[in-house]
Amino acid sequence: MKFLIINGPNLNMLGLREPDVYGRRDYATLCALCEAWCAEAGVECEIFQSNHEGVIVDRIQEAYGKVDGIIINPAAYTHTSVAILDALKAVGIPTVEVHISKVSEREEFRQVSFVRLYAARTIEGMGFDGYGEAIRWLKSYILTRKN
Ligand code: CA2
Repeated sequence: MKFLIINGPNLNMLGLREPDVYGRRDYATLCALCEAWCAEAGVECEIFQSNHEGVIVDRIQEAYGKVDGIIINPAAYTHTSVAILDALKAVGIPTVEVHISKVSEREEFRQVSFVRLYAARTIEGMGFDGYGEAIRWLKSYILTRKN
């Protein structure tokens, strides 16, 4: 089983500011944790980060027929991007949306998510651990659907 983990704009800057919201750990640490969680789950993974909406759309399209699951933190594009929602719908790959912070309890504009309209599950407010939960949950979701 292969997962694509996609991180949107500014997540590469984690750890530099707003430690009360996103924690003190940096993006390299998040990637290392995701790799370890995927290895533990016996899932192959590729991690991708971009600050550009169209580049994220291109990467989702490239995943068609090549990956079994997508875990995506679209960051600010969560709240604006119909293009990312449409790309996920177009490829039809099972997807989990992850947010480090509890977006449902933050500013009103962060409570809107276009990606949630497609995602099989949204995980928020668990910090980096939310990605681990997403990896384990998505693996069993895909296996259950196959049987
Ligand atoms: O909670 C999340 O994971 C978010 O997707 C993170 C995004 C934010 O726009 C979403 O509303 C919620 C922000 C990503 C990184 O933001 C930084 C801010 C300051 C310093 C470093 C990164």
